[in-house]
Amino acid sequence: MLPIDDTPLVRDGKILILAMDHGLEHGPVDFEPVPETIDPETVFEVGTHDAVTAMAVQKGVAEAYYPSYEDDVNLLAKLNGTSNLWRGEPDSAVNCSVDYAAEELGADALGFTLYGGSNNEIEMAEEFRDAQEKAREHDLPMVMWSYPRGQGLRSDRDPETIAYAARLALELGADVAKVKYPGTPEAMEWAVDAAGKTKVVMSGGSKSDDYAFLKQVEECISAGGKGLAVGRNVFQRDNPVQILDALEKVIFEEQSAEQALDAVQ
Ligand code: FBP
Repeated sequence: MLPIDDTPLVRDGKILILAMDHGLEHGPVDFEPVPETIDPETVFEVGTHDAVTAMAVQKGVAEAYYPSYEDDVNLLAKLNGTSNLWRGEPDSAVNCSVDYAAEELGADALGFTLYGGSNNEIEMAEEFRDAQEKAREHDLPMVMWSYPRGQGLRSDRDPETIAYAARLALELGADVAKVKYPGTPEAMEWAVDAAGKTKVVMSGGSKSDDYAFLKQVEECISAGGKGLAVGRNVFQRDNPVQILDALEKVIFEEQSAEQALDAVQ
């Protein structure tokens, strides 16, 4: 396992990834709530907030926009991804090689989605093996978007499934496991225990109200989670800076959701 505490991805043992791969994964519809976010520069500006330890984007966005932000933003290059136009069993195309991410894009960290439980799990795990071993050559932390889904899976976020997702990340050699929030602090604790030395961060999910969202993040941190990888709950807000101010307090200062909200409002 790579010691990642001294890498740009981690600050004081914690992680806050701002994800902006939604144009590929969900389509431009995710930018509709705040129409100017269709311009990646708008979201990169948000990513310059001190609380953000890295921004997760796909290769094309990194090539086109990251050169203007490399002094102010750490880059997490997402290696695979699939559009929402794909209607088959969950799968994710490898769109970027590790060498390209490290040498051409200037990535500080890498991201890879694994859909455990999909008919395509075997191929995806083999692709992850190649990427993870290559990442080691470049000393780059590997974040696994560990999202069980596909044929036969009854729930993609019940406690057993999320603990399994977290464990998959450890077993396959990820440094960080990004999992959906399983609903309770106890279930999150199970996932954290299952992940062992792999750090667990929760996925932001669709936009919810300030308190509900911050409360989940608070529960994640108190359960031993190391932070958050979030997209819509930041860039779909009219005031993304304010929610990042609050997230900084909850994640890095371990304040409660109430304290953080009081401080920023
Ligand atoms: P959100 O915080 O908006 O959920 O973003 C996190 C993320 O993992 C993105 O990287 C990705 O585009 C999206 O969620 C995928 O969501 P899903 O696969 O659940 O539709």
